[in-house]
Amino acid sequence: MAERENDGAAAKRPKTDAGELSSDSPVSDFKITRILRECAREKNIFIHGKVKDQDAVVILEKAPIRKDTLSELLKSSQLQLEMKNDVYSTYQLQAPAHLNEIKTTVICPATEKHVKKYLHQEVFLVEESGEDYRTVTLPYISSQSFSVQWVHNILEKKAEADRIVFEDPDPLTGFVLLPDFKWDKKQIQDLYLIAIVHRRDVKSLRDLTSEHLPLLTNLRSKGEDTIQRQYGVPPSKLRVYFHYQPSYHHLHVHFTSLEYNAPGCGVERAHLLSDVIQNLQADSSYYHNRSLAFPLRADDGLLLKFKEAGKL
Ligand code: G7M
Repeated sequence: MAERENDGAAAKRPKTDAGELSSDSPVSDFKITRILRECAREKNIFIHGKVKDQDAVVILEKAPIRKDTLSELLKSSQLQLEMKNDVYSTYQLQAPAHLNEIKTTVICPATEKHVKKYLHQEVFLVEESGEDYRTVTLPYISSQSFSVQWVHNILEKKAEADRIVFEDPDPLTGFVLLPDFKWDKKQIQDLYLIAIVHRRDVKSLRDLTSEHLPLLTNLRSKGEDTIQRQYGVPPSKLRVYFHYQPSYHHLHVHFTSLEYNAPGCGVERAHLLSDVIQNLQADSSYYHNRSLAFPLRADDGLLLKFKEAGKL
């Protein structure tokens, strides 16, 4: 099979109902249990509740104001005066519905782990040696980690097939590139794509050795080329990195706009792909042996394991 790039020829791909108005809204039946987290600055709220009898998490986030719809927004909205004083006045602008969207993510049924993931919690930095990984972390993530069914669905074209931007089908060095579900694709400022590798035997950064260099260099060059061509964003405007620890243990790489302060892009969690490549070129066992620091939330079972092992 040859590499392919999504050219918008939707007819060739499985039909999904993306883009259509949802007639069966999972949020109209949603019964709120509690607010897990909210942020006025980021204009989002994370809610735990029930849809029918199932636990669900709903994330609501106001979409950024788009430059390309500014004139329409100013022309077609109604203004309600709040106050006027000298040269200063403030208004409530009532925009037409299609210019006033709220990005909505629904996780249903949600596990306790999903609920915990979004609950605001105190965090602690853990320093994990290669030995700690093998004796503490690996046994824990093997028994506890999030299901990667959604990843397999993408690789097998059972979900999000029409969102794939690029695919290299090679079983060893290939990957699928598609928008992360945090990105609504409406504006480039918060561009966010993920590249998911076809190989299923690499859980995270920890498993990488120089054997994986062809995969990593292929992923970097084809991922960057595709993003430059499809979105006009050059490599110098991209932050390309792994999370350690990731939430999902199937190797994937984050491609975000450098201007976007993406959640999890701080030094305690993100590892630049270019650094990873250079470290592996210098030492094939780099990520097997060295200590890696990462944040864990107070209620994370892995934190408890580190405490029990006397590592914290
Ligand atoms: O922390 P970690 O490196 O495991 O990040 C996983 C990334 O996958 C996050 O940026 C999520 O927003 C993204 N993601 C998670 N899920 C469940 C999905 C999904 O179903 N589809 C897509 N496109 N991205 C997802």
